[in-house]
Amino acid sequence: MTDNDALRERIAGELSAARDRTSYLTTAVDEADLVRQHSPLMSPLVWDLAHVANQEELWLLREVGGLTPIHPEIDPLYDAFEHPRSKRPTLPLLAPGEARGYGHEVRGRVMDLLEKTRFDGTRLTDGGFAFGMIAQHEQQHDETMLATHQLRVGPPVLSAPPPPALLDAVTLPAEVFVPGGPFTMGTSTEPWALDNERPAHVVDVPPFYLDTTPVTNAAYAAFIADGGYDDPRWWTADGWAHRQRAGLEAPLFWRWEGEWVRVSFGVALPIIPNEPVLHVSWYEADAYARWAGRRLPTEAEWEKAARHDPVSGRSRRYPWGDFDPTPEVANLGQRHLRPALAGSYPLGAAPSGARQLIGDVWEWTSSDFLPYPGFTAWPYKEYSEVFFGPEYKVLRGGAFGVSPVACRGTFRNWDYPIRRQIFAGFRTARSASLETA
Ligand code: AVJ
Ligand code: FE
Repeated sequence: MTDNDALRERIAGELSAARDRTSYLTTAVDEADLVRQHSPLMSPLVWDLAHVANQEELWLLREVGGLTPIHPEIDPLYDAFEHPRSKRPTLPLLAPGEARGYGHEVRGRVMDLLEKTRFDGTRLTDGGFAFGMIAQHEQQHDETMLATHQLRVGPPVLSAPPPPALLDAVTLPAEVFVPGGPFTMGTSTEPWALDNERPAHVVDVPPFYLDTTPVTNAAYAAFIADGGYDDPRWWTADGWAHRQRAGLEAPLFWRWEGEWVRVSFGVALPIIPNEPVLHVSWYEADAYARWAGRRLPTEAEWEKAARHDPVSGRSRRYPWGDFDPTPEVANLGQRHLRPALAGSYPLGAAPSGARQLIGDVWEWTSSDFLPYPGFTAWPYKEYSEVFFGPEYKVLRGGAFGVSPVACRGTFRNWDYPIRRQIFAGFRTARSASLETA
């Protein structure tokens, strides 16, 4: 088998895995549910369904294949910049059956195109980039649809086995030490890395300590019990104003019934103390960290803890090494519908000893979403460039509902600091050098 055949097979596998997941998430509910808006924060599921097909047509059939548009008249309906999520239910969207048919038609032509494509010669097809980008895009929308499912009210429709049991977490130190010095952040070589992960560049990071695991429900409940939501000392001015306006008192989906109960995909159960906390905003994570006498890690600190190998001096693709994620090293791919207990996945530990940097929960960092030195938008400004600036905070690492194809040690996610419907948690850090404490 040639390298091109192997790449073709990998692409076909990733595209069909994404479509299987899309189908699962959109056949779990009835048609009325697909067109309904479950939250003004989210599109109706049927919008995501046709949007992934439309992006696939735009980038693969039109840009790579040079084919004539199938339905150019629907492009504006599925352009994320034309209509905010809250307005999408009022648009003349394709009905569920039409959206599925459109996706099927596009995919059939994409499979024909894939047979003919050589993976060199143009920047879009080099290393199969555009195909990888589209597989990632569909998986990102699958994660968005999973967030819609979590917001949906009604009997549970999704199920999955629980994450594997915990082995040795009780013996773990609370924090790990990451020595100061330069490391390589970002990538110039990962073929399917998106524009904001590029280029690789050296960053000098002062020594710091990082939590070995994400912050747990029990630790977060202690912050609540200590009056953390009522004490402006722990919050930034913006964070406190938001906490007041939005009436925040606990993570999203938590409710007090004499004990803390969390609703997870329609199932209400007492919180699991040693599970990483989920559905907190950046403001809440930041306040918790200050209450704990600590701070959120910077994005550079997070990536150094996750990728820097002090023995070789180089940056790994993932905390555990250079091989792609497997079920033994990380909780990714919606195999489970919740994070694994803090301290899980010893085989996925970074050289620093930190665990679960990849998978389980997205981790808020203290950093704004900004371009790396030497950034150029590719292949379109609306993926990253239009979002750069101080309004967005960076999240790293990926959650249980993130596909391995859309998750790397270099992968950058971002959102507003008020957002909590995403699968976000966090861990805390502290500086080791006195001058930067
Ligand atoms: C990278 C998750 C912030 O959902 O807005 C999907 C991914 N970009 N379609 C988003 C994305 C275009 C993006 N995030
Ligand atoms: Fe999109």
